Amino acid sequence: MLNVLIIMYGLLIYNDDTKEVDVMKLNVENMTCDHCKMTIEQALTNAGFTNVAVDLGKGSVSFDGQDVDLATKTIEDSGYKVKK
Ligand SMILES: [Cu+2]
Repeated sequence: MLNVLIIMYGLLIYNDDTKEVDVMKLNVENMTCDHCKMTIEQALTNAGFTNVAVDLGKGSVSFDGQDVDLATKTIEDSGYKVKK
């Protein structure tokens, strides 16, 4: 647990030292259950996005990052559709 906190703290400092991180939010179609939620959260995390959070009720996903094209492609490669 302490290790996790240290890593998270390190990431915060790292983000401060580099470029600004924006919170992005995309609306995603056909997310229906916890499996969808985990699939998308894992895919975006693997693509380098942080603080990825799917809201099934709202059909949206939020995360820190700037590359909206990469995020869209990652979600669509996982089998879901981003509402434009
Ligand atoms: Cu599902």
